[in-house]
Amino acid sequence: MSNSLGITEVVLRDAHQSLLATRLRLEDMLPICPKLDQIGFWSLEVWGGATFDACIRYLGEDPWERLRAFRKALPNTRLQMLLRGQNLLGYRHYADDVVDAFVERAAANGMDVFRIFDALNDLRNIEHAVKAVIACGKHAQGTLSYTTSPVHSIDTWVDLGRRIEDMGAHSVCIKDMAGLLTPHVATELVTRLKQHLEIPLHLHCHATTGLSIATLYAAAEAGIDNVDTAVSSMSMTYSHSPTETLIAMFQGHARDTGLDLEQVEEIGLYFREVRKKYARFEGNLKGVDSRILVAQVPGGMLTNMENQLKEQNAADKLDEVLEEIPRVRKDLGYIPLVTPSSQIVGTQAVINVLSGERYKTITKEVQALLRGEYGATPAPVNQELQQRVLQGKSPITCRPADLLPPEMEKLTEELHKLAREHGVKLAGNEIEDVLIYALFPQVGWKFIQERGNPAAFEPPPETETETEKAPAAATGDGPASYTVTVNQKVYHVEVAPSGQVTSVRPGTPQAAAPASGGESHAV
Ligand code: PYR
Repeated sequence: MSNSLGITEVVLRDAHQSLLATRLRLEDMLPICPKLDQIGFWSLEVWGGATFDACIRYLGEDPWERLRAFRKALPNTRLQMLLRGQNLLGYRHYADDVVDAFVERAAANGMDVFRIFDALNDLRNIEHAVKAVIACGKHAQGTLSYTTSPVHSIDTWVDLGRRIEDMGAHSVCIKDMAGLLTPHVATELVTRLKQHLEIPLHLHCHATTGLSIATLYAAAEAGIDNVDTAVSSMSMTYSHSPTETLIAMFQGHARDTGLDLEQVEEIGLYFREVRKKYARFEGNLKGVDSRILVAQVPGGMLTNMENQLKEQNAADKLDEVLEEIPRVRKDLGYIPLVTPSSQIVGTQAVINVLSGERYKTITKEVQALLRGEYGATPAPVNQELQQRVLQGKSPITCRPADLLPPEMEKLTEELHKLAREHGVKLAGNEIEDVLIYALFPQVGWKFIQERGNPAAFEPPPETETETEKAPAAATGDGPASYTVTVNQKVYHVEVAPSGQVTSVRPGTPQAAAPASGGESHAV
């Protein structure tokens, strides 16, 4: 049996979600797919998380078409997605029939591996999705949303891991979204989980704190089966450890990945150029954010809070908010911080600080959490706060989705009615449109109406500074030719080896650029 370390390459999903506010467009991913497909990655994470939302909200891309395009372009590699358990790719719990339909469509369109997590680690919230994936004959990966707190210990993770295995999942992922897992804890965690689980173990560590490369190394030595990495030019800071570094680190080691470093480097070079186009979506982080080691929050949450505070002219309050987060988290039963709990805790902490009085205003989401509507928290919530919200009623203790009646029929009728009233034609496979509408009723409906009209969405990334070397000029010592876009006009420029410009000719634009600017929020 091979002992090589398996690699899940995340450049097509988590890396650009973490670095470029999920804005990478299909047209910038497809050209490199043939190379990605040859590498021999255990899987390629290509879909899910915030990509579905970003496609319909900002890019005007049909997410189902994106998945089909990946399937076609990557025939030899497992495609992987991140699924937010009963929240699917949205922010609330959906009825079981929506989960079934969503998983069926994703599987039918080519998804192989479903990484399924719940922000609270309430496994009742992932159970239905795990079963739906198994029913489609695909790989169901259950997830431990890793966090540290007085109520979380190695025993907690072993217990959760065993329950995921008992559910019938094919593998377990340790999801370290804030990059808090230290190498020596990883050694203990992986060793203990491997002792108790039969199914393979995967590790997902963000690089934000600078711990990730050492942690992946320790986990590999302790027997982890697979790890997530991102190709070098899309690695580190908010993203993941570099694929090439991991390959080099294990060459000649018992866990050699068996992957070809030079082939992967070509992919790194490709994304080095592509990334330049998306410069306006980059965060400010250089190197490591040591505040995260202290505040224990995921990097994306920190940037969102910085933005919220800036919008309120209160950027100077960040330190107070960072101190408030652990208090709010304790009051909410030490929940892990990951979508959507990171936004819920972060927003309440900002409100507590800005209003000058803790819980003067309690957000709708925190109220729902205190009523049990997101599921069971790892520890009891603050009783006084809960009583204030419940006003004599009882909290929910069942699986929240048990209270949701089937939704698909109603949603289908609603969408048909809207489409009739507005004379809008639905997609060939109508269920896919119903699912877009189910997850994002307003943004989804707008997308369905405007599909095929790029002017209704964010313009393509800036091309002013983009310089493309023509293939003919890639070798030899003759003049190099470039295509340069200046103020949306395209020019072909030839430059002699001396650096002197020898010819400038007008050219044809590559893509129409709608006039107006767009938002650049992280999602
Ligand atoms: C997401 O839910 O989008 C994450 O990346 C965790």
